[in-house]
Amino acid sequence: MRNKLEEIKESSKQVLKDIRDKASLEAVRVEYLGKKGKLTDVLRGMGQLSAEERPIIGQLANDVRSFIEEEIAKISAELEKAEIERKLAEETIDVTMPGKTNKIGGKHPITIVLDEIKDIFIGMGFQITEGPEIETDYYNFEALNIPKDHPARDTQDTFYIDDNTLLRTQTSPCQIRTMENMKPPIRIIAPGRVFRSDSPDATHSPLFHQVEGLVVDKGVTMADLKGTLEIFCKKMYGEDIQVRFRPHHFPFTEPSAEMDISCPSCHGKGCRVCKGEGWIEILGAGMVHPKVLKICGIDPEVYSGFAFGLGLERIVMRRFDVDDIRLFYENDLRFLKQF
Ligand code: 2NL
Repeated sequence: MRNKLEEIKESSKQVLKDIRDKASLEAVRVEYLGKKGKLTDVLRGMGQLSAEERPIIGQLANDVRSFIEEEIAKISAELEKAEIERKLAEETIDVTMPGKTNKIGGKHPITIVLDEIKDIFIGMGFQITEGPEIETDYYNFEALNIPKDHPARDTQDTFYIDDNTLLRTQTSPCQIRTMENMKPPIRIIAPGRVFRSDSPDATHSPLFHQVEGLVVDKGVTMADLKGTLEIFCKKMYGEDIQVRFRPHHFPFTEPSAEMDISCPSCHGKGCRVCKGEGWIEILGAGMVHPKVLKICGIDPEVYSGFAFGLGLERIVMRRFDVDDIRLFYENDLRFLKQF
């Protein structure tokens, strides 16, 4: 038995030498120390030993068990350590690697110019208002003194949803709602999308953007209109810009005018940008029609106001030399990245 125990000790040494993973280590433990293992096998024969031999062999068997247990514990610790080191090596962060960058978006050219316009008017004490893009006939036409037979009502120009519901063709409905809800003094601009049933080409789009403005107070005159819009143009295009007003007609203003600025490209000499005119049309404006004030519950005997409207796209196209309005809505990154 003594020999058998020595043999077990020696063979366990040999086997443990080649162990490289925890599963095989456990298999070896079961093989040697388990209930049906090699050591237990030998100990079963203890009954045949004499009383003197029994404690000696028992002691030896215990020593062999302890030896194997210690060896297994040692190897287990080594494997554990190797595993941790392997994981750490795997998770090492190379701080010299270039970071992953997110592509940064930019403002749409229309937003760039709209933000400038808003800033200028906010600086003059205006508030920004917004309203629904789907409107009623009343807010888009009726309240603006646009009679039933006016060409602007023609289905050619307006997208109708039903007899009474449509996509707004201007942002004026927004101003009508403000006048209904707010007591003068009123100083607002209403930017937003508007819709007209045009076939798209280089200068027309069924969706485009407008900025309208409205001032209502006691004693507002045409001089306020001219002064405000001249300051706006000088802030927008530079102090050396000239402005002029030409008589015009809108159903919702009386009197009405269109405003031109001297061509910022040629300073009025005539060039490609102004088509040789020296002047560029910028906006339409006028004194709010007394009928419109009255419809909104504002007494035209007490209050007066001026209003204006401009098409954003045309201004943006000139600013950035864009020759096709459709480029604004296609979201082609090659176009958008240039701003
Ligand atoms: C243009 C002309 C204009 C207005 C818009 C307006 C709004 C109300 C009352 C009176 Cl609530 N007027 N808006 C006035 C004059 C001109 O726009 O050519 N836009 C592109």
